[in-house]
Amino acid sequence: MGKTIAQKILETHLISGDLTTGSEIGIKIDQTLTQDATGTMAYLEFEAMGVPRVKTACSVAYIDHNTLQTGFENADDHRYIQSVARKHGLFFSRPGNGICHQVHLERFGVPGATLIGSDSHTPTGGGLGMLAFGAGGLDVAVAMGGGPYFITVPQMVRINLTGKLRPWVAAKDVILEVLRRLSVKGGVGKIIEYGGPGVKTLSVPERATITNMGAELGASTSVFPSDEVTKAFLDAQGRGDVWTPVEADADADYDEIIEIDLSALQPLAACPHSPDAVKPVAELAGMPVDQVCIGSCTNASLRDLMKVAAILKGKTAHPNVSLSISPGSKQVFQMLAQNGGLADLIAAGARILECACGPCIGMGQSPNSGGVSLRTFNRNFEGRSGTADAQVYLVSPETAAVSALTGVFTDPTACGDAPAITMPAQFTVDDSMILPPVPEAEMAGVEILRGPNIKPFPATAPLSDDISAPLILKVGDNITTDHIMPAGAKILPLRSNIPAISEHCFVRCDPAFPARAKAAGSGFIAGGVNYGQGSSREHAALAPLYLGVKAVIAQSFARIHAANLINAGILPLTFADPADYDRVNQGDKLSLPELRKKLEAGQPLTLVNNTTGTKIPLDTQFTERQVAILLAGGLLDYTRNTNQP
Ligand code: MIC
Ligand code: SF4
Repeated sequence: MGKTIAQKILETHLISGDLTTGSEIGIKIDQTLTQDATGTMAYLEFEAMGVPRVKTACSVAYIDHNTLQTGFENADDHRYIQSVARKHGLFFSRPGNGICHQVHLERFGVPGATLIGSDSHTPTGGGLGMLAFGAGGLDVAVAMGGGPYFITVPQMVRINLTGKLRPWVAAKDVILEVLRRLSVKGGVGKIIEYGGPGVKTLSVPERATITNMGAELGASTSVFPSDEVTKAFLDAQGRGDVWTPVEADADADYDEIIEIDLSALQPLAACPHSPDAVKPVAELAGMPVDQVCIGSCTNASLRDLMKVAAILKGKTAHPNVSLSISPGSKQVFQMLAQNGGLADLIAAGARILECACGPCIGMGQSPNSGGVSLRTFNRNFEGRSGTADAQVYLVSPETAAVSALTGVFTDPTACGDAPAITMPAQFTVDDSMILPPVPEAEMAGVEILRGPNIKPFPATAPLSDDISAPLILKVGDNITTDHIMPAGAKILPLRSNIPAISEHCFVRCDPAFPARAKAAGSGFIAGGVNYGQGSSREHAALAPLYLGVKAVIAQSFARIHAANLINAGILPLTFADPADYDRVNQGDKLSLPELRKKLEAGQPLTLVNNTTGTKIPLDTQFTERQVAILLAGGLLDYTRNTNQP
């Protein structure tokens, strides 16, 4: 039987296990990336492993998230990461060079290769035909040390694209349509592959918009074939030599096939506060808009910003709209300056920001109170923008630009002819902001520069024989890692300081949580479905670890967060009967008797609610490797004990 793209790439990278759906495999990782907000922890972990030089074909450390420097912390972290990169054989993409996913696509991505990154939008690389996964920092540290990356073999879903997008309808509308159909948990346990005759009508940056936001489906990753369009993109980047064709066999077997006729799509918007709350823009038309932000790893390619520049050319943003634009990379920024697009954006009154994540992660440009903000980004979780009551809508660059001019939600298809743009045959290639690995002889003498805000990894301990602790928090469905460990300009500088950042853990759900957890000394958390969706930040596991959380019991988990909990030595446990969620209440005294013994014997666990006197069966399907990590007290201890990354 024929193979899917993912099966082909997994097969050539398989280190352990077999490709049976639902079983655990270890795969070889060719490339890694980190960004600064997760990078300091990842490199502290990598240092703790004692591997002198990264063992991947290519590992890149990017600085793109914590670029607003209102104190010494972020700048110190940047210097720390730069020194680690120099000492351990990594590429270092300097602040100002752009958002990791955009730069990686332009300068490093290789079709058919594997990539993991300490950022959930790493699947952006799927736009080039890479198999790219978001992961926790510890998993990235292990991969840098040459260790395998472990995943559960997902189901294979094919999205068959036919037709061609109409003018004004964008790649963003394709992925919003997928989110509308599948929801934020529809991709859990699945790899989404795009195929069909519509594929060739989409450029690589458009494909990357779609694979980027596959993260919002909860998918393990998303991938496009590597074809002539991919080759043309790589040629234009001066990297045609890394191109190889990657495609699914005609008789490949998929668990599910979804049909999308590109020509039938219309402009869409994800409404507050979830990327799957999708409506046609036409239904929202006329709603006053306060802010428009164009940028992020989803929609800040040269193509996106040239379109925006062409729409804004000769016009001025509506008086009631604050318009900000952050280009995805220095290459995009520089080329916009060279082709005149930047002048059009400036003339239109756009507030030009540096090429970084910026407003997407609440690093500035928080909207006004209750403000309606149209963003070309990928997440609109409540409060993520930095304004608790802001109403954030996710839209295409086209919808954002026309609405910035009119001051109200505007369907671009009602705006006459779409302006035409011509993409250059060659990109401006200037890698002077990427510092390559230094020769071996220089590495040893490099001093690691640690600022005072960098605190060690929280204390861990082997799993106890049994756990008895109160339920210190009960939350509902679709809890995001932004709920667990908020980001934003004020909290992000604490990413290297777990004791300090823990003071903000879960405060969006319950401001008293950190104090209650500390007073209890240890505790359980209960959640609904899709617990931990969103960001890959392992801080959403490390802060609970620091606060004494021993286990999270939920109806279901998002993939990366479940892995991060295990890596932190916290048990992610699932109710065998989802209805049992109602049989635990905040404050109940819970226990997990004979925990170690049962895990070692592979026996099912039972949660005892001592307050109500009930016994609740749990669904515990850990692999042997996961059990060993949990028993050791987390991946760092496990790695140290087994002496191998
Ligand atoms: C995000 O978009 O939520 C982030 C910020 O890029 C995160 C990483 C982080 O929290 O540092 C992600 O997507 O993984
Ligand atoms: Fe940065 Fe936003 Fe992309 Fe995350 S989603 S990497 S914060 S631009």
